[in-house]
Amino acid sequence: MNPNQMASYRDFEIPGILAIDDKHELTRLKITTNTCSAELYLQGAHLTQWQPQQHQQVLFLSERSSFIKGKAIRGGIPIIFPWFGARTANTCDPRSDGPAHGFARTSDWQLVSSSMTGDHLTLSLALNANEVSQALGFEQFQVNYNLTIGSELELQLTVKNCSDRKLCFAEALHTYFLVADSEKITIEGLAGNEYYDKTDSFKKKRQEETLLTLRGETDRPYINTEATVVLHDPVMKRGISISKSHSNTTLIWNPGAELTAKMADMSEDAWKQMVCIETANALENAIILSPGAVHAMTAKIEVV
Ligand code: TA6
Repeated sequence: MNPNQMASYRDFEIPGILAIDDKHELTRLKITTNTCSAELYLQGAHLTQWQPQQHQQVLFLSERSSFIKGKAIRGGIPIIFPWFGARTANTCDPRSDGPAHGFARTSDWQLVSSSMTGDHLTLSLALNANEVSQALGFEQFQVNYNLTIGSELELQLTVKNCSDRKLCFAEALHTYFLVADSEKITIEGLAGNEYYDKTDSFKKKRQEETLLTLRGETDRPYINTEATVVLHDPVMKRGISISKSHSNTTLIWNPGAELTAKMADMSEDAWKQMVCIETANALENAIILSPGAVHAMTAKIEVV
């Protein structure tokens, strides 16, 4: 970060609570309040740590993650926008080029405001069209990300269509949770829901079990569900509740041993320490916004 940029960030710092510095190539916000500690990178508006007081770290962050420009951090909460996975043509966008999971997670976001309300730090970040998005055909949109960070974590992702044509997009808060042993956790809240099994030729299935347990690679977008999901970790002796609004897709992902071995930014046994539970709108739940329209998706994460 050059000295001018650093000087402009100084206005957002809050003594004893919010400090802004560089880590490797990226600008980092370090947060310490009475109720939690956290870290966020402006690249991707990527929250990488959140630890409420009296609890262990909630988010998984790969020890092999790189913190370099243009490469997504592995862990924390990457923001996926405006497509999920590989880009595919849809009713308002014929193109299928571009990086996996869109450009938001590798773009530089602007810090718009920072303030304390009671024990909570509120941050507001924005992503507007940039050179990369324009080259990919996304010229007129605005994404805002508001985070309320304290003993609970509240996230709101708002997308505005600033163009005079329809805007079709998918989105996800691709949250990596830290667990003691991914084969010992259970996930509550998805019973009876339909999902696509990406490990079985994308077949549409329905979850019969009340509680989901993970065995091997698991990659499932559950569609048409707004339900709260609870991650039970008997070894860490904690539950994590993920409630949400205006999100109809929940994704569960764990790469398992084989896929993890092929991932340069994960250590060999990292799949045991994480599970992604993602608040999203993807596949048939993707959003179509009329010109001028706004869509806001929220997620609330609590240790219970
Ligand atoms: O949300 C699940 C998923 O789409 C998986 O299919 C998967 O490979 C993963 O996200 C991670 O993607 P990434 O591009 O970050 O390696």
